[in-house]
Order: sequence, then structure tokens, then C-alpha cells
Amino acid sequence: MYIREIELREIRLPLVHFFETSFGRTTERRILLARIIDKDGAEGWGECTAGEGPFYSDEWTAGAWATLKEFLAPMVVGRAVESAGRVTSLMKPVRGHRMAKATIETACWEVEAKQAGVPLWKHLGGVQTEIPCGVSIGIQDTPEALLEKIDRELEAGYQRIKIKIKPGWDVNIIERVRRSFPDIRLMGDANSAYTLSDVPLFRQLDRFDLMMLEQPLAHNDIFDHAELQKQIKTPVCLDESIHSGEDARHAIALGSCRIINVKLGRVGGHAEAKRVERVCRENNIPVWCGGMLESGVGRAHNIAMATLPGFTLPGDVSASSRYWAEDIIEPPVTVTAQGTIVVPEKPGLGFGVNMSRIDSLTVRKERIVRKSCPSENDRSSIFQ
Ligand code: OSB
Ligand code: MG
Repeated sequence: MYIREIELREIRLPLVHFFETSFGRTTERRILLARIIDKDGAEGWGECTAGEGPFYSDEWTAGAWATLKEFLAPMVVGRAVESAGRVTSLMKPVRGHRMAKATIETACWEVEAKQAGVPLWKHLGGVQTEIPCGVSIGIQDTPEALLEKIDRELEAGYQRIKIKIKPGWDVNIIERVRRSFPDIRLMGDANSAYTLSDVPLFRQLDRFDLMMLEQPLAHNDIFDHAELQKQIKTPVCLDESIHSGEDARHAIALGSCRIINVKLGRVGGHAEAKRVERVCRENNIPVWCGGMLESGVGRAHNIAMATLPGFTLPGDVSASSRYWAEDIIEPPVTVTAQGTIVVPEKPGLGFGVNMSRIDSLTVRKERIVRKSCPSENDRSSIFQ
């Protein structure tokens, strides 16, 4: 594989409904997309999963733009690499910035899958042709609004409900949800809003038969989570704390979690996600695919990843229409009445990219081509 060109774009995409977590509310996404063109013309797309601000992680859209444009893209254009799984090694001089790196790395996997003429999920080693889906429901203005949303998602067929919690919107809310929906598969995601001093609160949650409690403690902790897991029955699931297969191995060895959420951006791309999946599978730790309010490009990558054999629990990958009035891929992602996504059979991501839609949403665009032959135009940035 030889990367001839990278095109970066920032698009703005309003959510159909705000999404609120313990760290804030999002109403409109600022999403970076990368289009990678190989020397034989094969094209692949990647999406940066960084948020609008450095709150879920230390990466954010405008920061990732600068990192990609000034460092990462110039490190890979004009370079030959033996496989998509090796692309990250070209970006090794840059520490961290996994979401920015994953933007390029995941796009390269699509290029490679297209060159091989196979769907990306098969190219990754996926085995499942239909993946189970859950939904992540943000903090709402009222408990009634939350109950109504849950009702609607169950009606649509989703197999498990995740609700966001934060201090003041936790035990009381979960109790109400359980009273209304005694038998559903239910879980909570705290996005690091608590500390070990909250153990008594987590013990109260043990009554509600939650499938798991996601990232209750600090975003960079695995030690205190092990202490917490010893003191509660509910399985702890780690999200923010896991950046690599090595992190997963350490967390499992420490007993910090019984389940792991895998996100492509957070771990730096498909190759590292495969390592996390493998460590977990070898240790009988179930994994599932998390979400970052992705547009269709990121969503399609998530679907491909979630076909790997270790992904045994419903993920946060759901229908495009829950997020967007109109997605940027065709067809949009849809979910069956049984709450599953049927994986596509076409080569690459298996979804078409709606170029005119993307063009109309683009607020800036940059082409990065081989360093040794830049013309003025090649390196200009277009602000619209
Ligand atoms: O913690 O899983 C999370 C969204 C943004 C940032 C962090 C998280 C989430 C979600 C949404 O839970 C999942 C989705 O529907 O894409
Ligand atoms: Mg989470």
C-alpha cells in the first residue's frame, strides 16, 4: 500500500436530539473526515471520534485537525507501507493522539479491503454477519422524558438500554427505570463522575441487576476500579481507561473490570482494537463496541469491528436516524425489529459516501500530498 494523498475535512452535523453526559451537552457535532487515496486510486474513508471539547478525552476536533494536518498526514503521505495494520508505526514519533491517528489508520483499512475486493469486516477477521445493538440514552431534562425515550427504543427492538448517570441523576433514576421496566437489560455509564468515596452509592445500585456499570471512576484509573469491583456485585466495564491491548491486559490482571467497551478512536484504530479484542477473548472478558456519536463513516467502521468473535454483548451502535436527519452515507444504518444490524456485503465499508451531502456540510478542507512535490495549491487550505 502506498498513500498518495490525504484529504481532511471538517463537517458540522446537528444532532436530532441533544446528547448529555456527566461532562456536558452536545447539540451539534464537529466531525473530521479523512479520505485516503492510494497510488492505484483506491479510496478509503475514516472518521475522527474526538469530541467538540477535550472532555471525554484530551483530544478534541480542532486539536485533532492541527495534529493531523501538521504532523500525522505528512508522516504517511508518499510512504509505502506493507499493510494497513502497520500504518500506525509510521506515526510513532507522535505520542498519544490516538483518535487523530485512528482517523488515518481506519481509512487505510478500508483502502486495503477494497483492494482485496472484500468487505472490511471480513478483512478484519470478523465472523458475525448480524450484530446485536443497544442504545445509549443521555441525561434528560426530566425522568419522564427518559422513561418515554426508553419506551420508544425498546419498541424499536433494541436489545439493551444504557443510561448516562451523574451525581444527582443516579440511584433515584435507575430505581424509577427499573420499576417501569423490571426485565430489560439495563446498564449505567458514569463517564468518570465518581470516586471511591462513593462505594456506598454503588452498593445501592447492586439491587437493580444492572448488566454493568461503565467507567464509574477516574478516566485514567485502573487501580481504584479494582478496589471498587471487589466491593460491589455489579460488573464494572471500562471505557475511558483502556487505550490499548496492554491496558486491557493490565486491567484484567488487576481485576479492575469484568467487561470492556472498545472504541476505535480511543485505542488508535482497527489494529489496536483487534489486540484489545484478543486479550479479552483469551481471558473470557466480553467486549462490546462503544459509540462516539459518529456519522455514517465512523458508524460503518464500528459495525465492521463489532463482527470480531469477542464482541458478544450488544454495543452502542444504533440506527443513523437516532442521530441525524440525514446521514452522510447511503444507505443509512438501519436496525432490524430484533435490534440487530445486518452487516454489508460490498467491498470496503460497504456503504456509499454521499459526496454532495458531505460537500454541503464541509466547513474546511485540506489536501496533503507528497512532501517532495507540493505545489502551492496542494497545500492551501480552503475555508468556506
Ligand atoms: O461514554 O460511551 C460514552 C458519547 C460520547 C462520548 C462518550 C460516550 C458516548 C455515548 C454515546 O455513550 C454512544 C453513541 O450513541 O454513539
Ligand atoms: Mg462510556
